[in-house]
Amino acid sequence: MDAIYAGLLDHHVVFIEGSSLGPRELSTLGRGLGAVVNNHHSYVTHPDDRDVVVLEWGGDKRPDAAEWHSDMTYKAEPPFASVLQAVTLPPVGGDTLWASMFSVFDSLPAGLRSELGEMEAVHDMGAFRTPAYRSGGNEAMMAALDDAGSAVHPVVAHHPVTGRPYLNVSESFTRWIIGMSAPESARLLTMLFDAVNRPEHQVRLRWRPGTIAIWDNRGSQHYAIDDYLPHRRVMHRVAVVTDGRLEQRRSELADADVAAG
Ligand SMILES: O=C(O)CCC(=O)C(=O)O
Repeated sequence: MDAIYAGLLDHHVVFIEGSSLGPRELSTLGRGLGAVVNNHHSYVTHPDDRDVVVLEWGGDKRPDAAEWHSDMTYKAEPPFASVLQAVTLPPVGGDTLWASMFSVFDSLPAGLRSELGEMEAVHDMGAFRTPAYRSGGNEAMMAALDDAGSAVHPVVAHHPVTGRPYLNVSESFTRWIIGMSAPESARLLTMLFDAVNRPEHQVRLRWRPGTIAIWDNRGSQHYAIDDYLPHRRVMHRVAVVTDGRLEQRRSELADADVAAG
């Protein structure tokens, strides 16, 4: 787990081939990195382990992750890492891409980087509204919005371990730059979202059954290509809320401060 953690800090996403873990083993793997969340406001969880979300698409059920995003940034404290395993794959397609938001940030002009450093943006659940609305109209949508919440984050965040700056807005969840008018905010965000699309910031994974991808949400975004319908694709995901190693280090530092008086 230490080697995986070191890999996450260096590369933001780590792939493990030939695994095939059951749901309990997958959540144990997640817990090796930190505390895991159980339950999700929109996805079903696995009957054998509620810490495992089942992402199942196919037929008329259109995948919802063909948009650049970092997981659940509408939370004040989004998950630190995600663990995803391929269970059933379509005969072709269904690749996932990750983008380094450090690399995207570094590619922006220096003046823009410094202006963005002063800005904050509102994140919310975005298109997760749709299934809620379709299932129960306004009332269900309001309940889902309430459950998921929304949060303001800096447009430029710093990785809490490496200190490296990264661009912290996504087309899925970032709605608004605080203090700007609607057209101003939309123009700036569109320009930033476009920057993520350059292939030099990206890596693309062609899944095999049992492949596991683990990514650090702090500085990466991902995009699951929806090119395989009507075939079926099933994935198991565990969201790791806290970085256990960082928490441990912080608590040791706090203890050392107390001991030093
Ligand atoms: O299915 C995938 O490849 C990625 C799913 C996804 O976007 C997520 O777990 O947030």
